[in-house]
Amino acid sequence: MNSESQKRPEQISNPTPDLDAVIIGAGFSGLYMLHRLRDVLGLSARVFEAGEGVGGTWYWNRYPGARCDSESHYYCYSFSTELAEEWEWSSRYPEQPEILRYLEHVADRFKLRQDIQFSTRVVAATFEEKHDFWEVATDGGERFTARYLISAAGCLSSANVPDFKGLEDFKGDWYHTGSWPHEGVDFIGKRVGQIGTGSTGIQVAPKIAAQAKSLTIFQRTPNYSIPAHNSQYTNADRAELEANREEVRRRVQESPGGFPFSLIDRSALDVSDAERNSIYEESWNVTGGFSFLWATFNDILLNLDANKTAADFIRGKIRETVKDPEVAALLSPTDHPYGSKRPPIDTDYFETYNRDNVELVDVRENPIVEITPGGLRTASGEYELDVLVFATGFDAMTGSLLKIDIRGVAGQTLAEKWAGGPRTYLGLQIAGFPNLFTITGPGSPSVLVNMPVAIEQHVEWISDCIVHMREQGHQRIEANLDAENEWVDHVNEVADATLFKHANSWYLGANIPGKKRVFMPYAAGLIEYRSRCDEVAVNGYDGFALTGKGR
Ligand code: NA7
Repeated sequence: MNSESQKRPEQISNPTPDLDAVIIGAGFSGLYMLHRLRDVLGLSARVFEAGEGVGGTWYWNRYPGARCDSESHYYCYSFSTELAEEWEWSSRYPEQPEILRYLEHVADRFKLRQDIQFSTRVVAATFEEKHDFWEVATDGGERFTARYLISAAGCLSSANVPDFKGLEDFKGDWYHTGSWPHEGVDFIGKRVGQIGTGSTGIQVAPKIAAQAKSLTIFQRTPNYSIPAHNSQYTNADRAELEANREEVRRRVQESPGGFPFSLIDRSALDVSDAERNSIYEESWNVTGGFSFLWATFNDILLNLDANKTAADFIRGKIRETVKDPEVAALLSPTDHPYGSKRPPIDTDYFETYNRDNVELVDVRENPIVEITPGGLRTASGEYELDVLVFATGFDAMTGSLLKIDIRGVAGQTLAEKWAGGPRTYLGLQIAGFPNLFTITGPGSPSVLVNMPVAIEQHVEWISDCIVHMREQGHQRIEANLDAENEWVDHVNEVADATLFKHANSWYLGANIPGKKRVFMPYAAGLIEYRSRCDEVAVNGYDGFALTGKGR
């Protein structure tokens, strides 16, 4: 660490920072960013990671049933052919422990751990305008200076535990799915209450129900969910995936969602009812997963009438699956279009409600009043519970960054800057916060697309930008306010042309009381986004001010 008193006078006027880059987080983003900066660019970088190990999302979300909703052979890195060749996935949608093993393997293979400081949170970061670097403070009281501060803190890593009255007096155990105990939870013989029916709640409920004495699910908003059709890969499957790897990679790169699906340029309204139904049936019964949204029709997210055909189909399937018609009706979403909230996929979710030990409670009709020492009380009655599971999501996209006291030019805090909602240029930089890059930041497509593809594009864009700065002798890059304003307007215009704003989703911050309602992701897809980012770079980092002398 540099201390001003130990330096020569010329160093004090233009001191060298301790590190070229500090990276926050050791998940998919942080690991690749470190590899890229250190091993490709030859820079000094250190990752600070709050967990005791690598993995990010896949380190924290250890709840039973946690698995990826994208298929394994394209929910992974593509930057290293050797890595792809040596790793074998066990199944179509791998479970959390397997994805964590993959990321641990990546950390070992590229010898990343030596530059990761575990069990350490970044608590504050201040931009030193005089020197064009960041001073970063950790919860252990250490301070480091770095030319670049790169957030790889993730979009869904700040757990949301709603502020229910009485939780502190609950006599049983309670858990948030996003910070699940490493030793697991034994539900046998327990009366379990689960709050939340998003992607997580939909994955965890069948697993809890299979163990617990009883499971009471408190649902605020019913959700459309599509069967995942998970399966173990056979040797023949693996051989086929291996043979098609380059083709899959090409298709992923050429797809707006970062998925290798064949996109069909057809409206749901341009086919007969019988044809439409047979396309949906095929997707529901055979293909499953995100293909229902991405590879059936091209206007499900754009046109309410087209969307209604998909929503009606799913509601029909819920009625077919769930034996009790009243429960089926409660489970059928009617207040938002399909896909306007992050669409879950499942294994036996709706079937779970046919079990004798599972009860559904509609907390929109009967709001949760309080947690009691012995359970939970809604407006209509009390439920005795031994365990409470919060599958209540995250303060998405902004929560992790805003937990850090980040101060940019003239001491402005990020919290002040984002008081009216997050504002970025390309989701990569924030005017007033030079040399800070946000991997998968608000204003980028990340959460709407296959995440590792979005991450690789961001990491590579950031490292190319740093190479450019070093070649040109710049030490400071800052998004222009005009460029940022135009980008925020553009993100909104694109969202307005979709159905995304028709739901109270975490995309809009609507799940966090008091959070400004702003649509955060960029909905034009990866192809459009990548081409805009590339154009900015080709035009000499248009919209950014590159200044300062040094490397
Ligand atoms: P989500 O998708 O935000 O789901 C959270 C669920 O918790 C959802 O059903 C919420 O109802 C419910 N919730 C949140 N707060 C409350 C309160 N106060 N009372 C009752 N119910 C509540 O989080 P997930 O973890 O499932 O998924 C997050 C992402 O991880 C997912 O999108 C994937 O990208 C992976 P609501 O719908 O807001 O009415």
